[in-house]
Amino acid sequence: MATITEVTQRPQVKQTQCFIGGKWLPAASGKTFATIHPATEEVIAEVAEGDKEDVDLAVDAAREAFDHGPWGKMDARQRGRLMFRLADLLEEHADELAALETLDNGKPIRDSSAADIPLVIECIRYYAGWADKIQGATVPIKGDYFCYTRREPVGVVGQIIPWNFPALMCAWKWGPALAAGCTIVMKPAEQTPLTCLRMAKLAQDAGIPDGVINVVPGYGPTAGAAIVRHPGVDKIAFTGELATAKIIQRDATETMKRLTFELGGKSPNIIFADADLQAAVDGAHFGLYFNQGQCCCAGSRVYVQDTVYDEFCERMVAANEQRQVGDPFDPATQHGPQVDQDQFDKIMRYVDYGKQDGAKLLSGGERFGDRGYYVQPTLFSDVSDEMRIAREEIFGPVMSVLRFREPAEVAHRANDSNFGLAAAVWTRDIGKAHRLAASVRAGTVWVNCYNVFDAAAPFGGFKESGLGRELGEAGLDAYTETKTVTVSMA
Ligand code: TXE
Repeated sequence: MATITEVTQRPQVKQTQCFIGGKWLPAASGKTFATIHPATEEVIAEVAEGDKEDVDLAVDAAREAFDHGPWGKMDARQRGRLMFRLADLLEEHADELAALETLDNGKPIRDSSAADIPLVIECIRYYAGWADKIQGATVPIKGDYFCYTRREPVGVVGQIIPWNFPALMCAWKWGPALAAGCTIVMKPAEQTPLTCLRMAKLAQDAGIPDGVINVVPGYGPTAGAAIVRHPGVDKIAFTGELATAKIIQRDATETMKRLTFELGGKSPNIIFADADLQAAVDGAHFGLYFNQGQCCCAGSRVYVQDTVYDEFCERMVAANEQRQVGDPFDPATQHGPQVDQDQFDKIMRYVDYGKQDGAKLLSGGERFGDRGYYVQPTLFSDVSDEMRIAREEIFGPVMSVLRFREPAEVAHRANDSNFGLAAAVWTRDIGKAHRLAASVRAGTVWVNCYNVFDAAAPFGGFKESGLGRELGEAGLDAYTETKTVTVSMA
């Protein structure tokens, strides 16, 4: 494993204030909060700490832009053109955005530049193409009437996002909202506000009118809760923890806001003895350790058929030993720090639970280095279904490997979870793959692959993993209201 070296490519931080109605403003309270580089624990910048007063201003700006401004009523093709321009500007600034993401979140630069930022650009460009293709239908009702539907923007949307893919979550939320003609009040996560603020500046440069996108950095129970409770907000889109979603659901019900949630998971990754074993090892490794395990769809319950179980574990130990942990700005680094001290502590607690509950620690399980929130890639075998490391979301680089014998047994065990975000199956038997894909209760199933994302493919959860879908055409539904118009032809 590499040692941590100095960060050499720090990008300049240009935006740290609230972005409201096209203006960059300090928080009304004058307060700021520090954002930290997770690899060194050093303060990167002080950022405006927005609260209710700032949210009130942001909602007023978004309402004005929606109710009276150009956005909702703008020719849809022109709206699409501005979004294409934003995608082009994001592409021109891709290196800077990737470096900023790595600085703020700690993820390896090879990931932010090869995955996060390209997916951001793709998402905005994909939805730009939808702007002039959102259409209703004619409905054959009884009687002498002409009935048709219109799909209208839902209005002002409050968007609250987490820290694991800060820029990408921003794009997933902005893309469909802008295409549909909604206006936005966004709160980025307090750990990672910088790329969202930078993207807001690029949106302004692209010519997206003032008030269409507003960003209020700050904390959840203050700025976030103010967005959720504001009567001028028509819809909330949230990605984060289930417990937070339940608070939001309760608060948002007061004003009957539309809600979409993308929450956690404990996704099963099922490996049959007839699979290409090395491909399955590589896929399971990527499926769990990518982004330091901080993925809602992380394949954290790895079920391996008994005849290949030991071989799988041996090969996974070897893969973990080869994984380059280190300075996220080093292009060779595959594994960076966790986002903050809280996440580091939570993960180390789960490593202890694994040991206490009787799982066998095959690799990792320790802190890496002596500064930064690094956790070694960790592997537990002999994990059973009732152990905490097999049931609860760890959100870190901790893989639990479970043993199974029969397909029917593994389908049942895979579904024995309150979550239902993603699943994967590895086999050369196409019938078995399709049968399993049909029987697993999850929003996404990957067959002989993992973490394959595309802006066109819907993503979201069954059960407590969420409500509604993001991406694809399905992702637009949450940002439109259907209006039925009935005309008498008598
Ligand atoms: O999440 P929170 P945290 C899971 C993961 C992780 C755990 C805790 O297991 O370990 O959640 O992470 C805002 N009203 N996921 O504490 O609190 C908050 O400011 C309105 C899974 O970071 O849910 C941030 O912007 N907003 C997940 C956002 O909610 C509130 C990604 C997410 O923070 C709020 C992240 C409130 N009362 C964590 N309280 C995934 N599904 O990808 C907080 N927020």
